[in-house]
Amino acid sequence: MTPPASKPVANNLDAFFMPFTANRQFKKNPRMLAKAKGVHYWTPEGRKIIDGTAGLWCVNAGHGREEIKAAIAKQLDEMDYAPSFQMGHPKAFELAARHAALLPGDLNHAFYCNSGSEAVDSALKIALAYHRANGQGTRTRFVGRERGYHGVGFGGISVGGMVNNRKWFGAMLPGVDHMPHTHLPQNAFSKGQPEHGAELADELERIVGLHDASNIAAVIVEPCAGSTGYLPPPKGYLQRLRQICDKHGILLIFDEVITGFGRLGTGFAADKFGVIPDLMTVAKGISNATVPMGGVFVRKPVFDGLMNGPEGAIDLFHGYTYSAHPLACAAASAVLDIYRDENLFERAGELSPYWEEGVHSLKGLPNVTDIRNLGLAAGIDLAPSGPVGTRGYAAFTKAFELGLMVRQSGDAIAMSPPLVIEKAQIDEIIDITAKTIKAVA
Ligand code: PXG
Ligand code: PLP
Repeated sequence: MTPPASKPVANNLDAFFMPFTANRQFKKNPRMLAKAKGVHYWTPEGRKIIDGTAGLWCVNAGHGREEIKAAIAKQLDEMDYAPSFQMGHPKAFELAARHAALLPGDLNHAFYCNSGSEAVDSALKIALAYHRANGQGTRTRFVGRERGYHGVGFGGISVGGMVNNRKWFGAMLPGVDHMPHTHLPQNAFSKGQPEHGAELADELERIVGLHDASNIAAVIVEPCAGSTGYLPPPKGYLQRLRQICDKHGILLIFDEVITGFGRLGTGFAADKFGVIPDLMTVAKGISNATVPMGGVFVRKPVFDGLMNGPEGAIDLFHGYTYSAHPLACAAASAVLDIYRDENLFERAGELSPYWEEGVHSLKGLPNVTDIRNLGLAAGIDLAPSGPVGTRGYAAFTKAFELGLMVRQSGDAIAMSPPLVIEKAQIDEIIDITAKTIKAVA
């Protein structure tokens, strides 16, 4: 048998089964990225692209950070890998203590995994185990929300509400209900949090009325829905969800995979809205996307509730080979230093009025039907030009051609630049977006 070539064969794009991609279309006309630094990517031909999306909402401190690289290299020299099952390594404990100190309220225990999807599955399992350990094993149902994105595990798609991510995959978790999404026409072109829709949280009361609270384990929501095109929560909505959960003993899970680590101008959406969830899922910005990492932050009563068994019994039969991987822990700790030393969360908050003004200046351009923003992120809806996603895809490819990376979700485009972005670079993003919108009219 001929061994595989030792170097990649130029132009052979066939073997890589690309995720969430139109493989055949892409391979006819590929969009390649070969280098990244600061807020820019470069294509293999050397074309410079401004990163309007921090990669996939994850490179919050900008690309190519030397401090993170040095921390990872040092860790690799010291110890490449160590298991975390009945063993430990110092960097995991150190990181968890730092996260606990940073998180609001008593969210002071950290479970680690390798992605947002794993974080969501872990959080759902922690919720179930907690109730069972506390004599409430009938609490097995979950409540998610339409248009929610919670990753791609079976747990995540079950509580998620993106139809394309669900309809192909038949079997899902039984016992899931969905609250309505919060995208209301009367909120179009809201700056920051929209005024209308707090009462949509009362749908949780309806679901409790249907199943009884004694059967419901947890509610999971993104504080700002990201993937679906960026939907900040109506004023008062999250507070109301918290109240209803408290009333009925239902755990509240915030999926902060996108909002966590500074996107809203605070450490977490929980800080921004003054609402502390019982469990919080994170990923992306936790390691600035250098080494894959996710996590679940757990409030003290939930953690304590799982520590009631015999001391020698395993508390949670769940974990990953790479839970608290030493390279990820080293990276995540270096990232925290950067966030602290450069005040990046505050910086995002200070830039957000300028960002808001920039994105809302696109109102009035052809086919723009809504613009939403909060923190350093925004969603822009374009009127469909045919089958769903046609104009959105045209905008995405046009922007790339003009030197800007945006995200497409149906006919919406979403943007979330690195938190190190400069005002002049925001101007550039807005300028290219305007040209793009005109070009796809
Ligand atoms: N929860 C939320 C809220 C997310 O945004 C996940 C879970 C899953 O994380 P992983 O690491 O398993 O991908 C996410 C991820 C987009 C886009 O286009 C968004 C995500 C991932 C890829 C693309 O908006 N969010
Ligand atoms: N901000 C971030 C991102 C941090 O990681 C920390 C601590 O780790 C702090 C703020 C608090 O910094 P200090 O302990 O120096 O007050």
